[in-house]
Amino acid sequence: MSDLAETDPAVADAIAGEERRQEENLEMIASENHVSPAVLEAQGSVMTNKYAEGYPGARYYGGCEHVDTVEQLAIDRATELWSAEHVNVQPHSGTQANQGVYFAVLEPGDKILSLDLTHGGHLSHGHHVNFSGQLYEVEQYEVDPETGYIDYDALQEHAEAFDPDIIVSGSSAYPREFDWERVQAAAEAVDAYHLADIAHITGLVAAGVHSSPVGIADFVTGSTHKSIRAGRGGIIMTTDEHAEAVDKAVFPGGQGGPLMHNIAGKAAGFGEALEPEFEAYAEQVVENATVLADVLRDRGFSLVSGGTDKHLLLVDLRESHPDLTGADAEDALHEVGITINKNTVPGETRSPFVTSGIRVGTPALTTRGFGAAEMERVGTCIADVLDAPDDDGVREHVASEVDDLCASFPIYDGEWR
Ligand code: DSN
Repeated sequence: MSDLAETDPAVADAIAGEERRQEENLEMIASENHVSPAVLEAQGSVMTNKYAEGYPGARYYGGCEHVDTVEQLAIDRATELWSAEHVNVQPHSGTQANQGVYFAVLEPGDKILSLDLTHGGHLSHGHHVNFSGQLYEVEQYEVDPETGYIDYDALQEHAEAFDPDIIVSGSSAYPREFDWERVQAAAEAVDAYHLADIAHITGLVAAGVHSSPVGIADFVTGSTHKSIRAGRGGIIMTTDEHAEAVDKAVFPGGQGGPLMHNIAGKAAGFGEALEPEFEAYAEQVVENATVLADVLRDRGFSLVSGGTDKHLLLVDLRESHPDLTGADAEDALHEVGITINKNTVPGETRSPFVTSGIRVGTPALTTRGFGAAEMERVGTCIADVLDAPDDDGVREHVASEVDDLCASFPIYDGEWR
């Protein structure tokens, strides 16, 4: 029995329950993944005990020799993975990474132009409930209502009319590749900075299966636990020109002590992503999403933009299932062991708690070992449930399919304890 199970069974039971939930359900939230036992070990290590304000070689505390080593490893590996000039691995999350960039180059009241949340953007891109929408003046661009693709001509015109200080590209629910060069051209035309947020696609970019904004945009931010499958948190990549401003904006500007256990997890996960197998993984993530898109489209579901270039699909239920909300779909799939999230869609009329769409992603199932054949089964399961959410026979059949798939592709198999 572990120490925690003896001393605090309430917490230990919750952790064991979460492990069981992950093993026994199909995790299809596009931003989630299953990190390796090595990354879990690094994150659960004594690095959590250490304060290390500052950066490797220049800390405000003694005893930093080992955390210096691990942070430098994370920096060096990230530099190699994304070919960045300068990397800061301390942001506690993707939102804190974006905050670091804003604090580095914007003053309160400065202008941000970014993708609207219901068109695939993110809260930290200037939504009014987030600090970014409260500190800065924000206008937003959208996808073309006909095609579901970003209209770059409209974006450029919007930039010329609004004259932003920074343009944010990148998304959390846009299924197509961003054209970084087009956004950069719009930014240059109005003398604005360009922040490319690759939170969801860090792994796809590192593996070369999605184009990279590094070397194009002034700043690139990301999450480190999504498709890159490393320790939890955020990262900022920039040029030498902005390195000092970014580092100061992260610490002491926006954060206190770095989370050294997470940085150790980032180093470990980045090391794994440098192995040749990672490229095959990232390719499979995209192939799996394409297979899933084909199955759902064949079953009559409408996908925003018609499909996907990456790891996620955004299903717009309004046409095919007008009475089924995203919330109902999320609940119905949860009942049978498939975990997805309700999501707003372009032109959304329902509340974010209800929504007209669902977002479905493949990074976690691909980590389990799922390939095209399994994704066809998963797509059929999703379509069967959404076509008949109250049918007990369908639910029973799909639940047993999920059990079979989970049993055939264990994640940890007790390996990380
Ligand atoms: N929560 C993440 C997502 O699901 O996209 C973004 O922060």
